[in-house]
Amino acid sequence: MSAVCVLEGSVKGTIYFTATGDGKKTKVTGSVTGLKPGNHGFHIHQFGDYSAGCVSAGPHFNPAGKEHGGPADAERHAGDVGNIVADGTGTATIDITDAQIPLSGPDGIIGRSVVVHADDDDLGQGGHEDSKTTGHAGGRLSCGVIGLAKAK
Ligand SMILES: [Cu+2]
Ligand SMILES: [Zn+2]
Repeated sequence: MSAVCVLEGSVKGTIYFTATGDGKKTKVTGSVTGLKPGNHGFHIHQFGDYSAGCVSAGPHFNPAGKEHGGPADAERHAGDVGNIVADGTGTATIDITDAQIPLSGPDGIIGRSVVVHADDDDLGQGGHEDSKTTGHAGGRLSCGVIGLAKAK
């Protein structure tokens, strides 16, 4: 089973989600262009809703009711897959495998959103007012819904 997210606008890209063999982990691959060089928070947000722009995608996907963290932390939102890193040309290449973002089941991510942020996600460690909710990652540069991919 696989899914795909197309980000459009000045920050754009195509991101693929593939369930690994046992279905417990999801591999995330692809690239995003049009970024300023450096780290950019990259999350799964709760809703696939852009009726008022990316803000309608809601908060980080958090079915377990935890605080914001990094992908390797026990205390994290399911949607906290960390940062993507843009190179000097503004391109971030994504290759992430994560166990908390299944494609299917009660906590599945299909129909939810990818959001790429303006700034570095501090993974909950920055001491800012919003470090434990959003990682102080700044504005939402681009968002796209995670949809079921056509079989190849
Ligand atoms: Cu986010
Ligand atoms: Zn989070």
